[in-house]
Amino acid sequence: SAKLEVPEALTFDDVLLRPKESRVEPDDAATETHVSKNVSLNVPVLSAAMDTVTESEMAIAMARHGGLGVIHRNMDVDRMVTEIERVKRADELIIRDVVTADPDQTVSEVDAMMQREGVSGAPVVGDDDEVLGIISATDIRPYLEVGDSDAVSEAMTDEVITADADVSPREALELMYEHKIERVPIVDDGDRLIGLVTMQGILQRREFDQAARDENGRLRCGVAVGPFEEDRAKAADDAGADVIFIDCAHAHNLDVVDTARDIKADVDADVVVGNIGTREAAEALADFADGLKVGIGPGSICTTRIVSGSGMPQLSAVAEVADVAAEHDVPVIADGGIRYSGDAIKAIGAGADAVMLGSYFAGTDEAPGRIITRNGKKYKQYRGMGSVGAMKSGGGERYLKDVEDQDEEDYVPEGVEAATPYQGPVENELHQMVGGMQSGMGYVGASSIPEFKERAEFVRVSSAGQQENHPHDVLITDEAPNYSPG
Ligand code: RVP
Repeated sequence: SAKLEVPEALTFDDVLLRPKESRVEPDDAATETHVSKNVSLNVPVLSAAMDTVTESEMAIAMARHGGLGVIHRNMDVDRMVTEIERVKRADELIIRDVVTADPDQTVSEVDAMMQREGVSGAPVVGDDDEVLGIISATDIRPYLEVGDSDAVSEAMTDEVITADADVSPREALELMYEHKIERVPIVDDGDRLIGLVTMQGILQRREFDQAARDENGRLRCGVAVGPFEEDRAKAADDAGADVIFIDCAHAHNLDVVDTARDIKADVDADVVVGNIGTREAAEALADFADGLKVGIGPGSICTTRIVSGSGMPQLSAVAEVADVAAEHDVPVIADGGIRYSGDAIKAIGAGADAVMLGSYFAGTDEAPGRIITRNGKKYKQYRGMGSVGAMKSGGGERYLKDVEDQDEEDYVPEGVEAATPYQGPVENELHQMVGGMQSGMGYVGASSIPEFKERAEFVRVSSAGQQENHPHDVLITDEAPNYSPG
């Protein structure tokens, strides 16, 4: 019957990138990309919006190293706002929570305070936060030697060099150099203190030269909202999220398409909509979405395909969506099923602009899951957002399931609760991921992501070929940092 004359769809293991003539050294392959229309990244990797993967700690680490963390939505709106603010403040040029001194304090009191707070200087402020002076450990030392009782107002420097809030790192450094100072208070029109820029802070920021930053120099932050959570989206936007991800297991649901469109009209942040897996879904969304996220069932903890019998092998899904997205200039994110760097670069070869990873990062220090020990080996908890555990804490809506008034036994989950080997800092994992992707760019002879997308061609692999791909006929004696047999 025609019903079963069906097209074939492929996934990562079905293909390999065809090696091509190249002069590109992997280290020179540029990984800059777009995750959404207005947000570009130096590293094409996102951490998944899952409650065992991304909260502020992961999002800060991802953004510092050039990627993007997407904070999950299994938390109330207030907590989400705090998590976003933590990311936005992490590497801010201007410190907003400034330790200040009072002109009437004694130098020994201020000395004790600075030690307690771990700072080596403090602006001295009067009523209404007016900046009266600045005092540092060096100012205090001679006073402490001579006697204890002197007031801060005696010891402080009262000709303070200040700047206003739109000072650039370069300008702040120039001020510091010219006046031989290490900190510049930031003041408003009325000379009231609103923040502080420190030399140490500027130098620290330089360490992360790949970091994903917004136009004010703050780290970028993504956040997931449920398909019908317009209020949460608004709150995320107000808190400064750069990209809002409408997080749904089936975003081709027309009610989801409609609300996504409304949310897009209501916020300043970019809006990425997903997940989808077909060209028709891409057509329904591409005229308003700032990005499309692809993945129906490929996730390591996902049982959607088994439970519902539906899904799309991931590489074909990415390629279909990417064809439509390219016509609208909308970036595409491949989400789920990526185990190795080779999978990630294949996803980009099929047309994605960036990849999203769950299990790959779930074992790292920055992921929120708890550490479990089995037979002397360490693991971290990792669970699907459609698992019973995650739905109990509020994740059901992603699966368009209203579980609020249901008993646990009535849940129909689409994910499992699991564990993944403990990995250490996420920085190392990300380094292996990106290095492997650059290696793939080298084999194809592409020096940038757009060029790679153009040049990439695939060959089909048989099951014998798949066996040949992995290490075979040997006993692996030492663990490689970027390979473990599936
Ligand atoms: P993986 O990287 O293969 O672990 O997949 C992570 C992705 O799986 C997530 O970004 C999300 O799209 C999807 N997911 C999350 N929860 C579930 C589920 O419970 N089925 N699936």
